[in-house]
Amino acid sequence: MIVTQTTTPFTDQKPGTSGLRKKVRVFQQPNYAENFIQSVFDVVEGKEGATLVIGGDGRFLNREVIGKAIRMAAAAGFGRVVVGQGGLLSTPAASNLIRQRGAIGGLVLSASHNPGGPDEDFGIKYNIANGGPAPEGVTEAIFARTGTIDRWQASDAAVPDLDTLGESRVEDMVVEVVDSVADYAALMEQLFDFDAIRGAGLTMSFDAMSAVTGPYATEILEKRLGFASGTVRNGTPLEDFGGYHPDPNLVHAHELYDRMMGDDAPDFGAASDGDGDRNLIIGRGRFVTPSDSLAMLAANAHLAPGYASGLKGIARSMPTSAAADRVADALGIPAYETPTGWKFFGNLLDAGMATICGEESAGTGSDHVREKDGLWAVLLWLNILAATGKSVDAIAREHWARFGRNYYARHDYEGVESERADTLMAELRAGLYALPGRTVAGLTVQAADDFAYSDPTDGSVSRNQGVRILFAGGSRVVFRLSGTGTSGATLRVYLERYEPVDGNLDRDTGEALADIVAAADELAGIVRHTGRERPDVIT
Ligand code: VG1
Ligand code: CO
Repeated sequence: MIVTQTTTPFTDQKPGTSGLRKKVRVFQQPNYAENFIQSVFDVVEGKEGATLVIGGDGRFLNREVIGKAIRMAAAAGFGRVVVGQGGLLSTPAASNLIRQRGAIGGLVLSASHNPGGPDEDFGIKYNIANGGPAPEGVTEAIFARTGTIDRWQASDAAVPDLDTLGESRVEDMVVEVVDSVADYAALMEQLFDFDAIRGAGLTMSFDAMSAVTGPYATEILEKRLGFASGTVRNGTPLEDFGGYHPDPNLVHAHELYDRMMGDDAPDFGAASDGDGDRNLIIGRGRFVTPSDSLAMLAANAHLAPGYASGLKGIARSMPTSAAADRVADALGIPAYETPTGWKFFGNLLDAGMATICGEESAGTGSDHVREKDGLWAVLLWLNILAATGKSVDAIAREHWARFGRNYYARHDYEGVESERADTLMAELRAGLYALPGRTVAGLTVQAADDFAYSDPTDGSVSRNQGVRILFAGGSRVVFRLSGTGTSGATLRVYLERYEPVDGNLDRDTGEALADIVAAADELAGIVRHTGRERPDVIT
């Protein structure tokens, strides 16, 4: 039976960079998850009889909310729900299933790289029929609906067993529990030369960070590619990720980093995040920044079967370094600069304007799905290593010798009082007009603006996407506030220096960026506004 429950709106259900993310306790309030899910369903047109994909990263609350979503989907008139076994789907696997099954969309339950557990974070994101995160027009409509909602509906039937593969029914709706890994692994076999990787004799270490990628990495790396058992570490998804942040960066994946810098390091090291869409790449003795990884993957992608015919274009988010632009230039293909967040790449990929996309936050992907894809990046790197017989370090050095090097780092100031962070950004924005021509910490400001993006496919405009200050010579600093946090504000400061081919390509990154760090503080008054002498996280 379909039951109708009256409710009242919550005022804080505005989706951020990547869906609605809140503390678990917030989601546990009566009606909170239901209000948001019903608002999504109310906005989706044509759901009658349609297919909906549901899956999550396995964090605390995953199963409970999947159960609610299934019973509500039955009430909303969907014809079929496809759900990953045990409620698990990595974000790229969910994107793939939406596309393969011709679904109208999907619910991806994740707070990605944020920690999990009863006192930590949870999230719900809606993806559209192309498999990608809902664009701003849709998230705005969902948010508007959360402000007026007065009822939600659900079947009162029992939720089917999510651990057993196969079909059952809730009301008239079919619930199909599918293998979480199979379709995704098959797609990877189409894109990459598994025989060549298997035959290359490479060794590797993969840290799944006790998150959703474990089963995918074990199946693909150990079973199909024949890497030694034990290659995948922390491969069992845990509701609280073992108490750690499943964020693949040098701070939270430092064990992997130490291993890769050690004497008995394997050839290749990688890690992924809570929901499997991010990647960290470290070769023996060589960390590759995500911005560099994007550029190097784009420059060598033609070595993998799935990209043998070349790339149509490369897209990167604005704070991502310009390294990829130089590759696009050399390949004679367009380069696009979008706001932060994968939702801005969807239109470019759908229109066939870009093939590879990436973000400085360890996200890389291609037109094979409409999300960033951690294991995809790992496999493309492995395919390139196998095809060239070169080390990661050699590929990086040769790349810089050809294109020059974009020294790059991001400084995060976490848990800053929202008001203070807002004041910092407001002052910065107000002073932008006066910056060009000024010299700060020995650097001359060439241009300064607040990034606005105009989507070339549909003309939609997104403003206030981050303050960027360009210095003479190609260095720059970018300031923006995070849109994925769940308490206080996180100030992100992105620092970049371009060193041309004939410059010093072998500097220490911290030292290469020191003057830009000083300029950033002088320009934004970071210490003055936040009271922090140094960032919490440097990636
Ligand atoms: C961060 C990253 C952004 C990424 C987003 C979602 O957003 O900077 O590049 O797309 O997380 O990634 P923000 O607004 O906090 O800077 V995931 O892997 O958390 O879904
Ligand atoms: Co993620």
